[in-house]
Amino acid sequence: MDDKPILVEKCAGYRVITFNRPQCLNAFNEAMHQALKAALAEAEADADCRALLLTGAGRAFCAGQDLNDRLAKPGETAVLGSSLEAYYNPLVRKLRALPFPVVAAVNGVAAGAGANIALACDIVVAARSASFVQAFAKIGLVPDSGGTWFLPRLIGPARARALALTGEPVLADKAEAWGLIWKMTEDLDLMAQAHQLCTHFASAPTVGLALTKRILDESWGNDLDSQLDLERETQREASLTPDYAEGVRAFLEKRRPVFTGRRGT
Ligand code: LHQ
Repeated sequence: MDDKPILVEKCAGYRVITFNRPQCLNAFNEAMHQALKAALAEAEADADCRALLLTGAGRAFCAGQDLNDRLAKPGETAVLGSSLEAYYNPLVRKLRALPFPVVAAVNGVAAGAGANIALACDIVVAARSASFVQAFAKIGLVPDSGGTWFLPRLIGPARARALALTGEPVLADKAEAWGLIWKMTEDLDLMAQAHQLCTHFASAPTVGLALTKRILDESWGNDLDSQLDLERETQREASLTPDYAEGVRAFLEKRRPVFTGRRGT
C-alpha cells in the first residue's frame, strides 16, 4: 500500500503532479489512477490553475500499468478492456481536454501506457537520460492510452509501426529529432525548463490556449474547408475574451499584457 501514489504541489498559477510509486518505476495501480483523477478534477476546478506539470518521482516517469496489480491479471481480457474504459481512456481524454496546457517533464523511462500518457500531454520535455518504450509488444498487448493515434501522427507511419511492433526504446535525443517530443534537456535542467514553461503559461491568455488545444485536435478529423470554418467560429469565441482585448490594448500601448485567463462574461 503506497502512502501517496501521487504528489500535488501548488505553485503560482499552476500545479505539479508527480507520479509517486518509485519502487516500481511509478507504474499505475488502481489507487494511483483514483488519486490522479481526483487531482486533475481539483486542478480543473481551480480558476487560478492555468497550467499543469506532470512528472515522476525517482528515476522513471511511469512504467505503465503495474503488472502486479489485479487490473493486469493474465488471461482476463474483459478486465483489461474494462480498466482501459474505467481509467486509461478517461485519463487521456481528460489530459487533452483540460482547459490549460499540460507539460510532461519526462525524467526517465516512460513505458507502455506511461509513454502514451506522456505523449497525450500538450508539451513533452524529456531529460537526456529518458526513453520512450512501447512495451506492449513484449507482453502480447497492443499500444493503448492513445498510442496508436499519437504515434503515427507525431512521427509518421513507418516509425510508429516499427516502434509498436518491436517495443524498441527511443532515447530522448532521437525522440526530439523525430518530433515525438518538443524538446530534450540535460538531466539537471529538466525541471527548471518545465517550471519555466508553466510559469509562462500561468500568465498567458488561458482561454485562447484552451481553444487552440481543441481545434488542433479537431483538425485531424477535418478537411481544410471544415477546419477553416472551425477556425472562424473559434476565433469569434477567442475574440470575446477579456484577454484578447487586453492583448491588443497592451500591444498598442507598448507594454506587457496582463492576462487574467478568465472567460468573457
Ligand atoms: C514494474 C513495472 C511495471 C510493476 C517496472 N509493473 N513493476 C493497460 C490495461 C491493463 C493492463 C495491462 O496494461 C495496460 C497498459 C500498459 O501499460 S501495458 C505495459 C505495462 N508496462 C510494461 O510492460 C513495462 C514493464 N517494465 C519494463 O519493461 C522495464 O521495467 C522498463 C523498460 C520500464 C525499465 O527497465 P529497467 O530500467 O531495467 O528497470 P527494471 O525492469 O529493473 O524495473 C525496476 C523495478 O520496477 C523492478 O522491480 P524490482 O523489485 O525488481 O526492483 C520492476 O519489476 C519494477 N517495474 N515496471 N509495469
